[in-house]
Formats: sequence, structure tokens, C-alpha cells
Amino acid sequence: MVTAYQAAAAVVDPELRVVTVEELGILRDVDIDPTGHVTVTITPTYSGCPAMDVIRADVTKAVQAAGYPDVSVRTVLTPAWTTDAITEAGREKLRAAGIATVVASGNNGAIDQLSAPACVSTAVSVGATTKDDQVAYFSNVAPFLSLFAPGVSITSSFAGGGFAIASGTSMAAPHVAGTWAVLKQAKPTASVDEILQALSGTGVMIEDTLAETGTTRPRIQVDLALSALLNPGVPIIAGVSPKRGTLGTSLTVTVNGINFQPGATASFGADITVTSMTVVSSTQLSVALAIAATANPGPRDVTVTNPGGQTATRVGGFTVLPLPPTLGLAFLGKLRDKVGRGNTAFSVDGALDGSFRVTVQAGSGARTVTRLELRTSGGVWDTDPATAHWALGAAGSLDGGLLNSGTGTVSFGVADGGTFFVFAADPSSVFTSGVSFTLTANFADGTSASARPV
Ligand SMILES: [Ca+2]
Ligand SMILES: [Ca+2]
Repeated sequence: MVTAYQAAAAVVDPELRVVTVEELGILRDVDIDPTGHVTVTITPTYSGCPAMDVIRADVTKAVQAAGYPDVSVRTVLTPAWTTDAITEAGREKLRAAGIATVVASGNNGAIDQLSAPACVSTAVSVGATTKDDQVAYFSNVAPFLSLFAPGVSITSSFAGGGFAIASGTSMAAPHVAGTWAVLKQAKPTASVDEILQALSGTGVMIEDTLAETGTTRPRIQVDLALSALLNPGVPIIAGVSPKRGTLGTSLTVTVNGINFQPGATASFGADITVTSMTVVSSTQLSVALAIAATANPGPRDVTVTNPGGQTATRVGGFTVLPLPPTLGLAFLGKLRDKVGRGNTAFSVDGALDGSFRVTVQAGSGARTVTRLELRTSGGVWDTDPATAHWALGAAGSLDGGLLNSGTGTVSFGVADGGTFFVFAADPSSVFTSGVSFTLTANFADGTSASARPV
């Protein structure tokens, strides 16, 4: 005999007839009271889901047919349904039917595992990157992560109306779900594997440098994925790594993409000589470059040409950097109170902070500072809200106001030979003379430089 639960669980979704309400995670509970009354509890996939009326009727009919005439169906809205509720069997059936299950990787900052159910092999798992293509510190990452998408400081519609800015892998996953819909619309016959292949093959390869595990996964590029899906066989350059080189230097870069053929050639524009190149595979080239000492700094278009004449061009795919500036750093003691203890603590907290003077040495040229990081054996401080590191304050003078009192990000100019000051809260007597400090500054021209106190 079929139990009331089995009868309710076997009801198929009226819109996705390949999966049952149990596999979709819509069925929450089936309860029989002493009088024989059956109460079935279900959760809609979204509020106002029109299919719920049909499901309610189907479940009632099925439970009655199993020998329980007295049935009521209760709808609960909390906890809200998410794709996390879909069972593994449900995911497999959806995938076989051409429906992808896109799942956020989770926000535990794990470096080699994903939250369930993103870890399920049939899920399309999505981790979060910053807008400048760093892995977000909170994002779970693993070698088997499917894709990255932007997930830091994303403007989104919010429950209750209006918009808000939020961060999380739950902000990254909808970028992939939306992209999936665009690709599926462009090619309705495409399978889950075909679309996933187009997205991963044309993604920019992002290395998890925070974790230093070497894990490198693709961050989606919608336009290129669309082109790959609609133009099979055509070469596409997804990215160049490293994508910058300093004038007067030689380096080897990796070109990632699709449909590279044996015998392909590459060019990197004016003042850059390709000294040798290897077609590693249809998705990867290794190219040795020599950048002339007299090269003009700036972006170059990268072009790959297959022997048949088909070309792929990535506009501005590689940038020639000027020489980096020389920095000086002096530890002045715990002189001022500018910041507190925490990633967003860009205001006074009543305790004196480690205070440092930074000099852009004469002859370096005027620069614009875009990121600062202070490192000691006792910790890391930075101006980057996308990392968990504590606040690093920056000011034009010891008594000047913070240049980064908002979110912590910096963008300020320093003259040739000019100075600025940075401030970091002391967790436990870290800031004493004799401790080894390293300050690293990034500049708007793409260069970076480090300094230690002399
Ligand atoms: Ca302080
Ligand atoms: Ca930070």
C-alpha cells in the first residue's frame, strides 16, 4: 500500500513534468492526525507561483486515491524555497532535460570545498569575484568550481521594494543564471554541457591568489560565450595572463581561448616582439615576448591567426606598463588615531595607530595611488573592502583627514618626490621599532611598488 507521503511525493511538477514535487523540494511535510486527517505542507518556488493551485489539486487527488479521503494542503512561505532544496536526483533529471541548476558556492571562505548543494556534480556552481577580478575573500572555491561571476558590491533589487548593494556568492549566481537565459534564447537547442562549455571556454581565468592554492577557474564573459555558441569553430581569445608587462622586459604569457590550431601565430602590437610561441592545446598558447625599452606605455590589441587565416582579436588584451616608482617607507611610532580594528573601521576608535610616512622618490614621476597594503608578520592591513584585512587609513599629512574615510578605497595623486601617510590599528603591540614592515602600493597606470623601512 502506498503511504500518504509516497502518494504526495510522486506528484510531478505541472510545468517541469520530469521532476516530482519531492525532488524539487516543494514538498515539506506530510502529517496524519489520530482522526486520519492528512495535512500536506508545500512551499512555492516563488511567491504567487500560479502552478501551486495545480500542485495543490494534484496532491489532494493523489493522497485521496491512496486511501486518505480527508486531505488539506497547507502552503508555507518560510523558510523560502531556493534551488538548494532540489534533490540530487532532481538535479540530474533537470540537467538531462536541458535545464541547468545554478547554485552559489557559499560564503565560508573555503579554499577547497563548496557548500551543499553546489558541491553536487550536476550543479553549475558559482563563486564570487570582485570588479577587478580578484576572488572575493568570502567565496568558497574548489578545483571543481564551475564558474566565477561578479559578487562584490552588486546593485540588486531587494525584497520589500527598491534597490540595495550587497555582496555574496548569492549575488554572483544570478549573473550566471541570467547569462544562461540569454544563451539559451540565442540557441534553444543547446544542451547544459554545450552552454557550460561556451561559458567556461571563453571565461577569463582567475587564480585564487588569496588562498594561494593555485586553483584557477573561469569568470564568465557573456559576449564571448554568445559568440562561441553561435559560431562553432571560430577562434576566440578569452584572456592573456599576465596581461601586463613592463617596458624593457621580457616575459612569457599564456593566451587562453578556444579553437586555436597547430601552427597558429600571435601578435601583440607596436614595440612588442614575439620571440617564440607554442600552441599548447586548442585552448592555450604560450608566447614569449620582448617589450622594447622605448615602448610607449598603454594597451595593445592581441591577435591570434590560425593557419587557415581565421583570426581572433582581443582589443586592449595586453598593456605595456611604465617603469614602477621607487617608494620609501618610515615607521614613525604610534602617533595618531585615524582607524579602528576591522575591515570597515575607517574612523577613530580612541587608540593610537601605527603611523607611517610613504615617499614617492624623486625621479619616479607623479602617480595616482589606487590601493595600499601593509604587511608584517603580525598581520595585513589594506584599503580594499573586498578583503577581510583590517582598515589601512591614508592621509596627505599626519594631521590631515583620511583620504579614504568612506569604504576605504583610495584614489589620490602624489607628486614626484611627494609624501603621504598611512595608519593601521595595532592588534597586540605589533607596531614597535624593529618589526619588519612592507608597504605595497598600486597605481592607476597599472604599476605597483613595495617598500620596507630603511
Ligand atoms: Ca585607532
Ligand atoms: Ca580590507
